[in-house]
Amino acid sequence: MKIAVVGATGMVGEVMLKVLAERNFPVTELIPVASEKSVGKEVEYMGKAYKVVGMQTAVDMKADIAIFSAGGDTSKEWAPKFAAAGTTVIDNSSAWRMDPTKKLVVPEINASVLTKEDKIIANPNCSTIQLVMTLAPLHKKYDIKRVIVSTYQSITGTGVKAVKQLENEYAGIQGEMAYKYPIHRNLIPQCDVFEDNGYTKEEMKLVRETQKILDDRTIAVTATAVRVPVVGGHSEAVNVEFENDFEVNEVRSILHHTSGITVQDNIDTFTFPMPLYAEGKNDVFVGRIRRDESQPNTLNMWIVADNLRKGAATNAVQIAEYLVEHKLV
Ligand code: 2RA
Repeated sequence: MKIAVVGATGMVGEVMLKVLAERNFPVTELIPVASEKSVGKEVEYMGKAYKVVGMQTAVDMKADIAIFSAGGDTSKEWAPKFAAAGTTVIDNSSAWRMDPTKKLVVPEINASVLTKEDKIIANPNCSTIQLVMTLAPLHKKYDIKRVIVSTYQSITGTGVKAVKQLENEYAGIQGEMAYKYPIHRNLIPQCDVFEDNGYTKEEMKLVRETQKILDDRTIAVTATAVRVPVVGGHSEAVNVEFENDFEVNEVRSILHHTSGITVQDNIDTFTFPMPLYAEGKNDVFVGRIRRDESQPNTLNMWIVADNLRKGAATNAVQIAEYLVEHKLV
């Protein structure tokens, strides 16, 4: 497979190359792509150096699959050009996610919606992926009525600039700010810009993308997304009300038997998911599974995942694997 990685020099792009190599994806030719300022730089893949090329050069090279992680504007402009050249695009930005003609895919949940005709496929937002990975099997069993989610999002979701800001603040250096406020010894209840309804784009992604992926607009979702001075991954406190009652042990068993989920849930041994231990791993980790005693048919749980992996690169590579396995490219 001729694979283009668009945004190859960014944080997600670098993880993308690692995941492709780790999973022995059948790459016959790698095309690292980035903006003009990075053209000519080299990236390493499987011990070999590859020169970064520009967008139009990459389009003309007619890759089989192009995995984008280069921001919404770049995706909006260039994904159709790659698709017109016959390349199947898997896009990590929010550009195409809510487009009714585009599929929004978490392979363990809804890869079966994909067809040969899908030339631009949207990768969901990181905080949505880890949420729906956990909700999907429970929805099937107990029928979800409402979800309340509070996120504690890693600064790596913002990018290198935010990681640098935290390092500077830690060292007492006044450097470039990725956020309006300090993030060291602080939490910022704003991820992305505010919409007219008083929620941030990040919070509305959790609402809209969850309903699209689970294919059920009757599911009520409300979210609060918070930025925290953590690098290993995103954490989420989730409260789920079902139409039907459940047994907590059965919930644990369902999640334990769901591909891509690791249950870490034993308060006697202080076992629960934490970003420090989720970093670098591809699973979604679930713990603190307990009944909400304040109302019937309602569950609380704690979900953690590496936002650069299952939240972005790994999910995208899994979509690519599905396309190859089912001869859709
Ligand atoms: C964030 N999910 O964490 C967004 C984009 N990666 O900022």
